[in-house]
Amino acid sequence: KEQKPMLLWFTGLSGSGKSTIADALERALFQRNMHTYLLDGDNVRGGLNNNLTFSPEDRTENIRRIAEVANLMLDAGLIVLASFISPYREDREMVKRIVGYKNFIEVYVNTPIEICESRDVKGLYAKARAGEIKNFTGVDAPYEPPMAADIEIDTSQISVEDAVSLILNEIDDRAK
Ligand code: GGZ
Repeated sequence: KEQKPMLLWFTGLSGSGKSTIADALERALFQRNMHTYLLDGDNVRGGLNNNLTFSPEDRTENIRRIAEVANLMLDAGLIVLASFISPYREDREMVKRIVGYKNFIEVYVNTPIEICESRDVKGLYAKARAGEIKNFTGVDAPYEPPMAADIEIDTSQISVEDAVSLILNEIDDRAK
């Protein structure tokens, strides 16, 4: 059976668990012999977008380029997973427009900021609170939550495995 190209867009705060879920989902899709590509800060902001900052304008440009790259990958028939804070509602709308609305699944990783901050894997919240990093999302830069995400996940309430199951169910529904 042929796979249907889809874009799974993970949005949420730093430390919310977007990439952890996207990684686990990619492994589950691989088990099902699906062809995937995971776009995230590590492989995009380090290369294609290494000239972009975290200003509002540059975040928009970051998301625009990612959407265009994802669109090429959809043309190639891939299941694309994209894990970016993407804090602006308008930018996430732009993504849908670029990929043509179809087979776009928005996953809002809605973990409370207190939890994200307590994890502080990279120590960035501490730096942001200390004023060493400016324009940090959730501290001194905005996050506009989705109003109608396809899936909403609070990683302080459900396990990574359960989150993956929810998303797999949605993918199966869309593939019908
Ligand atoms: C937010 C920042 C910032 C600022 C560096 N604000 O937890 P991380 O480290 O690994 O993920 C965050 C990543 C966010 O990049 P995105 O491309 O997803 O952002 S956006 O969609 O808004 O363009 C964080 C790190 O970069 N980081 N400075 N000021 N996150």
